[in-house]
Amino acid sequence: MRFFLLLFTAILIFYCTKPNPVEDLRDVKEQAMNDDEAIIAYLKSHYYNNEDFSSDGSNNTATISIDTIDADASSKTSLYDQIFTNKNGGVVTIPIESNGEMIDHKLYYVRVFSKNIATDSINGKPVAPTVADSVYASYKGVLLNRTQFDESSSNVWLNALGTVRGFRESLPLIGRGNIQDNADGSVTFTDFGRGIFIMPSNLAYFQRSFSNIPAYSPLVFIINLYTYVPDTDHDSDGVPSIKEDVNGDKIFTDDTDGDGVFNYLDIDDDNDGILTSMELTDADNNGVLDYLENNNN
Ligand SMILES: [Ca+2]
Ligand SMILES: [Ca+2]
Ligand SMILES: [Ca+2]
Ligand SMILES: [Ca+2]
Repeated sequence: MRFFLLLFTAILIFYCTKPNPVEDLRDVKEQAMNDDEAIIAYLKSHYYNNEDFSSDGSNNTATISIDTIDADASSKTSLYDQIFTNKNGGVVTIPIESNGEMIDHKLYYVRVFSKNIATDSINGKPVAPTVADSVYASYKGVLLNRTQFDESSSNVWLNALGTVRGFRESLPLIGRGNIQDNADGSVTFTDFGRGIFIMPSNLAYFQRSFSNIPAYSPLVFIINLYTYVPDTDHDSDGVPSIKEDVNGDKIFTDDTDGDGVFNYLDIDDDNDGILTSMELTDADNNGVLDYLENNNN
């Protein structure tokens, strides 16, 4: 119960603020280029307090803070150099369709805490959520001018699919922490995933504006990722939400039966009266599971 309560709170943060009226829609490609230019300038003129994070990764308590590189801070390593010189991060290109054209959008990230990333004991890989998994995290959101527009009051469960595209695309880039169960029933997270994510406006709210987010604002999120629900299954139909993206475009509005309920929330995806959970088979061996075709042959 607690899980769902927190989930609801988290969704509120991202969706239930009423947007201001829409201004004339700008060209997506042009805006992506302008945003990228502004982001590059931001990365080159800002740094974070990396010296507060010891190289052996034992410091889990410091807070990530970002500041401008001015005369007093001229020896600081810019976010740009953290990414491209020190390789403590990278850039992910996310294509978004606009007027029949795929427009590249760049999501930049700095991994603040990557030395002792929690690894899967079976194959030694970092354990990280998919873009569809619910995560236990804390975050702060700021504009490029350092105005803070949002902050989680504490650690919260977030429904990744209820967050903006750039936020959920950020989650797989940092792993979860190591989880230690304490004798008193509490849980301690160490070496958890921490990062700074800088995204163009079209991976966030684009033309929509809110009281403290102007339209067409690139956003910066600082995220601490403690743990997540592997194979999160929103509708409990046996199909993990990540696999309810039938066309694989990482947008979860797929709606096989066209009833207005997206597959990841639909317990009968093909509307044939048989629950999806009872149709995880491929009776006619045509490569399409029965829950996705209502003729079941
Ligand atoms: Ca499901
Ligand atoms: Ca899709
Ligand atoms: Ca549906
Ligand atoms: Ca069905």
